[in-house]
Amino acid sequence: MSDCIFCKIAAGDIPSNKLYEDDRVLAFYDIEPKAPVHFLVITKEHIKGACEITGENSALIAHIFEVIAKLTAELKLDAFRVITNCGAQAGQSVFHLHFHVLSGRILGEMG
Ligand code: DGP
Repeated sequence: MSDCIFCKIAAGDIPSNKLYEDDRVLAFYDIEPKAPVHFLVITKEHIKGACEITGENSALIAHIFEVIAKLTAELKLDAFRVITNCGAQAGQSVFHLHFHVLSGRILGEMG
């Protein structure tokens, strides 16, 4: 999508501090970290958010969690939180499916 910032990052048109990339997903550090370790895993395909996950694209979600397991192991993170916000009221500010991975501090209860 031409006006989507994460599509531009996935295309390499906007630089990012990249951790991992394959043909389906990209992982990079969040520009506004909320924890000592805070990276995002995004789909390369433009999907608006968790509300658009269907039988057609849900294999991507399993792949994202495989990538998260691989990256957190490489980073030696034994405790981490995975969050996806869907909808502005839930805190979504970029309307392109992404999973936050947070670690490096006590994360406390979910609010
Ligand atoms: P959310 O609010 O759940 O939609 O999360 C969007 C996250 O994306 C937010 O934590 C900040 C991050 N972000 C927004 N623009 C950029 C960018 O250009 N580069 C990087 N690395 N992160 C970004």
